[in-house]
Amino acid sequence: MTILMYDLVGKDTSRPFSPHCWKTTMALAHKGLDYERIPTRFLDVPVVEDGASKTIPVIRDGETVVSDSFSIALYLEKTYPDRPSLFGGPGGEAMARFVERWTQTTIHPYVSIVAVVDINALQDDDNARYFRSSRESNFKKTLEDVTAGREAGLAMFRTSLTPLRSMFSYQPFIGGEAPLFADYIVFGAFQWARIVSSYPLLEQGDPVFDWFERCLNLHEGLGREVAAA
Ligand SMILES: N[C@@H](CCC(=O)N[C@@H](CS)C(=O)NCC(=O)O)C(=O)O
Repeated sequence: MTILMYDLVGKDTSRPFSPHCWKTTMALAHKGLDYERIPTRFLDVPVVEDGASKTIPVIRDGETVVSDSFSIALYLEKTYPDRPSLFGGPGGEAMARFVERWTQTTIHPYVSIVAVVDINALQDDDNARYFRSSRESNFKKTLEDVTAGREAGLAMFRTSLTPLRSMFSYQPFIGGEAPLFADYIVFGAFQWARIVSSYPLLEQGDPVFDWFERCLNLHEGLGREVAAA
């Protein structure tokens, strides 16, 4: 049965851009499951599956509706144990949570600073109004003032990736010789940046850049189906 996946888009429904939705897309592909992406704008999120969640991704698998990218990965792992594993066992599940928290607290805040103006520009008028007012109330600044800080933060952001960069001298993926959900968590953040903004977060020659390219090649180049901004 085809799994429905509510996927965040702006005006252009062929350019899903959410980091969390990309984690789920990659997890579904990793498991080799049939899925259909349902393009969903910010203002549609509250009515997805009768208000199942305040955020997407949300999936429907038959009678089961699951929200939150990490919970969805755990659900897929439990429901489809004969498909390739997303975690490599309980220890891998626990460590993926660390990777999720690290990504959320280290990479996401800087990508937000880089990209909020670009993300706003991808929305239609109603969604842009919603996005601007919700994000400006979180940041307590205009979107333009938020993004004005991106140059000043770039060197420190790249330095903050040192643990990840250093790990790639031992192994090609966070999961080891092959990717696991932990890779898709970090991938989602860089894919979000790649799709919404042309700002060069990573330099060519950086092992993190090379790993991201390897991730873009996975599952028959799934990540490359959406061109870079
Ligand atoms: N912890 C959630 C976070 C999901 C999330 O924040 N989704 C954003 C899109 S990237 C969303 O749906 N936002 C709705 C809104 O801002 O109104 C997950 O991992 O799925």
